[in-house]
Amino acid sequence: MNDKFEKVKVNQLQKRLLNSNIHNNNNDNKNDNKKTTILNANNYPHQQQPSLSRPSPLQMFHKINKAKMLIMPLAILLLSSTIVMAISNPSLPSAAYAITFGSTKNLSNNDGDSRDPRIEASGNNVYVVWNDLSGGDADTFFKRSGTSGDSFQNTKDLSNGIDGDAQEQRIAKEGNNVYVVWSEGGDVYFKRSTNNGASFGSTINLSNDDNFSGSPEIAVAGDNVYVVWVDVTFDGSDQSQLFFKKSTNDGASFGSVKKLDIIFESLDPRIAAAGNNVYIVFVGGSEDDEEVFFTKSTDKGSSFSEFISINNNDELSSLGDIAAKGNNVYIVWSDSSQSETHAFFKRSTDNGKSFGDIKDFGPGFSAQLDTVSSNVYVVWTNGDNDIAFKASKNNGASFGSTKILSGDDNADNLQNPQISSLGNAVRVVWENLSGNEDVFFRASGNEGDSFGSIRNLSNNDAQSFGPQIISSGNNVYVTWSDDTPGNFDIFFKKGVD
Ligand SMILES: [Ca+2]
Ligand SMILES: [Ca+2]
Ligand SMILES: [Ca+2]
Ligand SMILES: [Ca+2]
Repeated sequence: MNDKFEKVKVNQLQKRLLNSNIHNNNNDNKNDNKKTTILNANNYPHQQQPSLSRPSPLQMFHKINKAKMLIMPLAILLLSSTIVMAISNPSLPSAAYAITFGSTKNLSNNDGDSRDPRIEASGNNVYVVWNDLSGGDADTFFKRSGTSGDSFQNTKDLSNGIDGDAQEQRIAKEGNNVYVVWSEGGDVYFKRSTNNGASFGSTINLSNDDNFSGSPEIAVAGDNVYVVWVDVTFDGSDQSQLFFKKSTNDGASFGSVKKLDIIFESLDPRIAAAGNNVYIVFVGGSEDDEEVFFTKSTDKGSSFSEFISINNNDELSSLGDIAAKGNNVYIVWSDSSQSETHAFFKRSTDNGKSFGDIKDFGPGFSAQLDTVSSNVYVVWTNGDNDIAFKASKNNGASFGSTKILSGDDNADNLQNPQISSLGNAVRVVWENLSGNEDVFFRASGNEGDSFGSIRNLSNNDAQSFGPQIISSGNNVYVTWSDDTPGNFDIFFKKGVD
């Protein structure tokens, strides 16, 4: 098992160290991404089974649901007399919560492979950023809608003039500001817009060193913008260390680099900020003693605490997600401390000074979380490769029972769940790597108590993967990579409550 885990880590390092080769093997890159996902969960051998050519049971489920749609008006008439009974029975699906999706938009619409979109929204503005190979090497492309996703303005090449392959794009917003970070050619770059993405200022090279700098993550709290990344030295030690920079003026400029404590092979940081606090989690340690580590700053990133271990075991660990709200910090990860990989949750209610007990969500991985007021929502791929969901309504003190959002079907290979919540709404997307490789959606209008029907958003024969989702007002926006045009393009769909 450790051999496999080491391969994962080697793959992750290679992805960073060899990123200049991406454009030489575009077609392999998608497969590499999938392999990484699969290897992260290598306790599930059936994940690597070839795709089935017959319609998958999930697709059959959808055909049944489509048939149900046709009789919906009649059903509503029949149900109206029993609606009081229906809403008092929590096991019934939320029939009243139906999201209407518009047509699919192709945002990139070019001949080069366009992949790995990230999305943000602010009021009527929608921002999408991705990596695009339509030039000589991969660049960071950006597109903005000022009309709630009904129309998009021209695509901007944010990394025009930077050598190397752009990747690992991340996006954040605060008010009218839009912040984009990415890695390209061994450095981490930052760009901001102060007018909702209409134009961008000059590019800042945050790392600007001879080391290999990658895996940037960004968090914003008021005027402060925080970026953390991994810096790998080339002196033969392959030491990878977390570097951090902060801006106190809305991203206009950044202070000097702060090198966080050294733990051998620090990888995959995640960052969250709330008030004066900045929280960073990452996977670190030696190959045979790998853990999820946590550090916090209570002075807006001027200084950081010593690392503490979140899971305190010597097994492979994989993040996961972090979120902060008020004094609370929530972390989800997976590790192999059990007989197979399990998904775990841990929370702090005192700004990261101390953490409660680990909650074991059972076999699973790729956990993501979101929080609204005192609610905490977690999605993950469970041990049957289905999409599982849990909700807490008391700031993560306890969680309700696990819901299987995707239908409990072992024939499907469901991965990469993403979640976005707003008000009482909880929206989830995932990819099905079996069959036609499509992107699926499911939503709740009542804080995750019940969910509407499963929707296939891509519903095409080509590869559709890597969905991302964001909510704004009554709208929900989903974007993903899709091979329908014959090269990968960035597809987009808008849903309205
Ligand atoms: Ca480039
Ligand atoms: Ca560098
Ligand atoms: Ca598809
Ligand atoms: Ca393309």
